Amino acid sequence: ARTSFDQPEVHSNDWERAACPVSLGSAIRTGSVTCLLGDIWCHRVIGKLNGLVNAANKQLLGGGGVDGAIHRAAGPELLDACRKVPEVRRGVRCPTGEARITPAFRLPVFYVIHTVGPIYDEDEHPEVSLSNAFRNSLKLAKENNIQYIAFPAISCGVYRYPFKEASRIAISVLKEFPDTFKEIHFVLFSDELYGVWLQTASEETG
Ligand code: AR6
Repeated sequence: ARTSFDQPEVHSNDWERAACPVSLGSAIRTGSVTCLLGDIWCHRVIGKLNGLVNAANKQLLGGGGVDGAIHRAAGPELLDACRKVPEVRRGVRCPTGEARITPAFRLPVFYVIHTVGPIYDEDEHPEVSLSNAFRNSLKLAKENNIQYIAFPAISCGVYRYPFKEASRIAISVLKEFPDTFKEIHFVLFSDELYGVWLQTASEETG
């Protein structure tokens, strides 16, 4: 089921003008996965059918962390597009573990896939919810023919998921999608997170 909106045009000049606060640091490929240290909204694969994943909340109306950074960089059109996502119940556009897709507007990718990870201390089965968040994001990417996809460390910020466990879940879900994507990137925001993710990726895929 492809979504009905037209693929937005990417204006690379807009992108060139945007100042990137954190330059993308190291990028290491291990198996089918590339880990990058940096800021996800600075991430792009020009001219390819691509998307990035947002660690959103159930309301889907923006927030702090990576969600705030993505909304700021995408522009107000992204918030308008999120508002148009139908509520499944009052105030909830995307339940925990599910995913929704919108265009990416001023970001240098075509699509944003919004997913909601678990709040680690409040979720009864955080490992199930987190794997669903990764799985449903990848399913939606596949349905929309996205071949290059970048993830942040979903739930590893204010939702306080332990890094090592989260990285193991992320990498194991990827293995459910063999030969589906040309590239899968994890864009990690801190040295610590980057170190943990890279270690797991090399243990599991290397
Ligand atoms: N690029 C890449 N990663 C980032 C960036 C960035 N610009 N900024 C933060 N991170 P979080 P969550 C990392 O808190 O835990 C929002 O308010 C961050 O260091 O953004 O899933 C939403 O609206 C961490 O490793 O997301 C929700 O309310 C990872 O991204 C709530 O936070 C995720 O941290 C979701 O919490």
